[in-house]
Amino acid sequence: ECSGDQPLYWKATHPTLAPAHLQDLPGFTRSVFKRDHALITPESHVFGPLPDWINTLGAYLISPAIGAHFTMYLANMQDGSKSALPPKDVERFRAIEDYHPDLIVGSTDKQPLLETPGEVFQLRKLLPTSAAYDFNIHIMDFQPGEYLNVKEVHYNQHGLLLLEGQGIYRLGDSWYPVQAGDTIWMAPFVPQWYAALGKTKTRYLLYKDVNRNPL
Ligand code: UGY
Ligand code: MN
Repeated sequence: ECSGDQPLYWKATHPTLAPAHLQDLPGFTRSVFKRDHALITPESHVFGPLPDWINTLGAYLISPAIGAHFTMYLANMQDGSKSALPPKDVERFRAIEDYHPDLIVGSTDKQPLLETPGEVFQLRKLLPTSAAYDFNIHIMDFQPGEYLNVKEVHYNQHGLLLLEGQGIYRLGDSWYPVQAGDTIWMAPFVPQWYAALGKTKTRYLLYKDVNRNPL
């Protein structure tokens, strides 16, 4: 799904740091940090070495310091880069007796389209939905003009990376114009709604904690 000669998700991996129409506005950013949500746009990214990773520069975009129970980061890797194992006592998945998550390697294209009752967006999940996995990563596609029918409020938290397209994200009482390359943190219960605008489809990646009793 490459458009023209650009690699997949070009706009997310090579965001426009200084859009032409904003170049004359020193200090301007669309980034926002509120109690129950954050919008982190590319001109705010701060990269540095990731602990124990080799030849990799990373930018933590979401962490427990913001109020989340997960981290989400960008890792710029190249030939010779190596990821680190999770730190001791930190789980990539929370343990549960008798269930063991397996290492999964795959790609979005290989995942089936799933039912989305009452909604129009297309949904794929990158992880199995079985109990061993206490979160999932959803890939959601909206055609221009499509929007979430449910004005969602739920116990789950989200980390979102907009991979393609542009639109309006409503978070609580705020309405944000967003585009590929933008990251959003959503705390539990923040009202959330998205409408895809522009001329091309929206694709976003969404972390969602699942499969555990919230009590
Ligand atoms: O599954 C979800 O909670 C998803 N529809 N939320 C979202 O896109 N903000
Ligand atoms: Mn949601």
